[in-house]
Amino acid sequence: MKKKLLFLGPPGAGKGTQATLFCKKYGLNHLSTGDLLRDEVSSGSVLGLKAAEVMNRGELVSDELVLSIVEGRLVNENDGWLLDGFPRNVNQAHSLKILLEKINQPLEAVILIKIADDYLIERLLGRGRKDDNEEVISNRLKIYREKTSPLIDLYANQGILKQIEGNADIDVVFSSIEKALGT
Ligand code: B4P
Repeated sequence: MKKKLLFLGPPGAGKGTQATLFCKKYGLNHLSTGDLLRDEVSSGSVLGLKAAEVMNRGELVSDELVLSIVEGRLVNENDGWLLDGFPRNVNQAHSLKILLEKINQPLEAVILIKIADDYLIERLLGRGRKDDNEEVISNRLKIYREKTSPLIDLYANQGILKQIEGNADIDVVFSSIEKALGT
């Protein structure tokens, strides 16, 4: 089974939901940069306070901060891992490539969870996190299109991208992911 994975998709596609289920079932280390950043915010650190301002606007926090968070957690991770919400731009993808080469753990598959904007907005408004209001959601979608969506071609060109339909029940999406990964 592939054990070095990345879940990609727009905000609210269900990356976090599916990654949590998948890691529980298959015993992978779940690395969610969104969750790790929210932990940093809750800790009340200076970095956390800075990150909170950016996240509440729906923008991406600095690559430097995100990279430092990921790097510390990927080193010595031999049991397999699932990246959720990282990388989110070409620069982060480039840094990830260098990091994975350094630790000799190449990315094996990328799951793209596809879903139309209308469903995303409805879901995120329903979730009701601090950064889930209409204005911030539309900014997050804009940033996804501009900064994150170029990663789709990047991983497709490497031959490791698998596309999944995200507009279905949670267990149906989960089965599609398992099928795509051949688990
Ligand atoms: P994230 O925490 O990554 O969150 P997200 O993209 O908004 O949501 P996700 O796709 O995980 O959806 P979820 O499963 O929760 O990012 C938040 C912020 O952190 C970013 O805006 C940015 O500021 C910052 N950040 C994170 N990573 C960064 C990085 N690498 N660089 C810079 N900044 C970064 O699902 C959403 C809702 O839908 C839930 O309520 C869920 O219950 C529901 N749902 C899920 N699947 C469903 C289904 N199949 N049917 C119906 N509802 C479903």
